[in-house]
Amino acid sequence: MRNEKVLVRMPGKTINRGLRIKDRGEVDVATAVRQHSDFCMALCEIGLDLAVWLPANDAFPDSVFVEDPAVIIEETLIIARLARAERQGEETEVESALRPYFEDIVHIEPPGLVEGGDVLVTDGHLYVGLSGRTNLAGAEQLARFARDKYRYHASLIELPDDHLHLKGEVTYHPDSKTIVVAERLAPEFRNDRHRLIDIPLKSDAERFGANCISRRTSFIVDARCGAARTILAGHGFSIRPVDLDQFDRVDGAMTCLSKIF
Ligand code: CIR
Repeated sequence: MRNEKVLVRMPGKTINRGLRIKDRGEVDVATAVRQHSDFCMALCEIGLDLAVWLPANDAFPDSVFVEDPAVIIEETLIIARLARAERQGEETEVESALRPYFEDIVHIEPPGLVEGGDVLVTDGHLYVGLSGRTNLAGAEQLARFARDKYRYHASLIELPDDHLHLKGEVTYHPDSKTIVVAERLAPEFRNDRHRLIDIPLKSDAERFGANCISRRTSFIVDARCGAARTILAGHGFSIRPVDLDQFDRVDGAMTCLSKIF
């Protein structure tokens, strides 16, 4: 059964050296560790199976963001090619940890670059953000693979420069066939296959409001994202807030902290 298990990695002592687009303050390691534990607790509370738990790796300050080194499409594990030298190598341990769960493993090849945070996989359709981290060659490799192996369609979405990864502003929730998306990106996702819930991002603190994780009717939502909490509760979902502001300081949204497989 897919989409029930999760891989996470502990934040390391070097997380404050993580990459960031703009300065949002220093990361306090002890608080980050506490927030990460609460996030893991929330994953268990909504019924996900914390199957793989990797210890911290201080050689890679951003390695807590396990969403980026891989993409999963149905039964295939696709190992990404990370754009930034500081993160290249993170994929090795993620691949070893996930290898037992997949018979089919493929790799993005040069000159392709893909980061998992840019790839939204829905039922039968792939949305790939073209960003500073994912290039056209990488997006096309992924789209071709998904089409040839699984008959998926793909949409490529050009992202503005201030936007690290596509999924910061959009997530897919397979159990409820729902796409939760920031208002400004909503037109890209209107279709008749999914319910679309758009979230106004009113302030910088709420920028990851559409980035949430769910199972069945339970949603984990960033505690600071009041609009997202209210709107999702209004659709009848139960809300489990988590505080993740330390990860936001190094541009990490909630989904970046897990690989659901
Ligand atoms: C980076 O810039 O690569 C990290 N500091 C943040 C990665 C966040 N990952 C994600 O959005 N999927």
